[in-house]
Amino acid sequence: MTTTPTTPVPFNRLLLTGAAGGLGNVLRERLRPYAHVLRLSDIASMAPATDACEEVQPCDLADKHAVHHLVEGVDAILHFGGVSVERSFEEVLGANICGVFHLYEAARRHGVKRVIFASSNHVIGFHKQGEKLDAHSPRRPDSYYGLSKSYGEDMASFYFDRYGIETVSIRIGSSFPEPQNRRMMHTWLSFDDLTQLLERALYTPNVGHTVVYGMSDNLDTWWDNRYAAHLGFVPKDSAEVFRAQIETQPPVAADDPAKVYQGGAFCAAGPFGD
Ligand code: NAI
Ligand code: 15L
Repeated sequence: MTTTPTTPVPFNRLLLTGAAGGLGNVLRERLRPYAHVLRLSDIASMAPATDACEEVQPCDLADKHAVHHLVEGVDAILHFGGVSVERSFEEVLGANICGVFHLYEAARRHGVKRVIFASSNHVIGFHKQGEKLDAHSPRRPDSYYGLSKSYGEDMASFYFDRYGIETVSIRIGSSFPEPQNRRMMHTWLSFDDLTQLLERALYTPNVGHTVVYGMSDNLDTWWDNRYAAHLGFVPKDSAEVFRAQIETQPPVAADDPAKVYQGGAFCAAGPFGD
């Protein structure tokens, strides 16, 4: 009988972009078991390195030269940095579209073989709530932000086909301490389940370019992870424990985008710059 170790062998150095953000702050602690050194990067300021197991390296993802320097010496990248909500195309362009190109180009030059890309449910946000989607379903981006994540997934696919760099693109639903509204009863991803998914994404061999929906074991899900079964991701949490609390919120009108579309309010953002 074989036994599976509970904590896999740490990487020498992992890079986390977006380290000053909401999820970055959570992952700063949770990724420690997976690397001898965690390189933390963001355009925003963050707490200095606490010990020799951390390196803090500020970087604007829109700056190609800086990103190339950032990626030097790392074994794998968790790419969480960038604009994380709907903004004007110009704001999204530098951080997310140029940024993801700079990151993959730097990975190629420095021989990095594995990227975990924080994609988003907003890649498929214009599908109606209740529709069942899998990784092969047509994308229906709901925003410039969602378009940038869709572009990031295509970038991942291209860099695997052309250069053999493997990526797990995680279409994160809603990763917060708790679901915040009725829609998130379907889309919520707990921090524990996110951590498990990142571990699987880092250590599963031969992922090619895998697309996986990042969601907990919620009662009524819209997403089917059959094409990511090889990751062995088995979420343990469920939004259900928050149902009574969420249902004290006022009901949402039937024609409100928050109730109609999987991407919710993102589907009604903009236009910008008129
Ligand atoms: P966040 O907005 O709190 O963190 C993003 C970080 O990226 C920020 O600290 C920001 O300063 C940094 N950033 C922005 N522009 C940058 C640039 N030009 N150069 C370098 N860094 C830059 O977002 P959050 O919630 O922590 O999300 C992290 C990632 O996960 C994002 O890529 C987001 O799109 C993705 N995601 C998050 C979801 C969630 O529910 N929290 C859902 C779906 C996707
Ligand atoms: C996202 O992609 C955002 O980054 C996050 O802030 C949430 O809005 C999440 O999607 C969501 O759809 O709930």
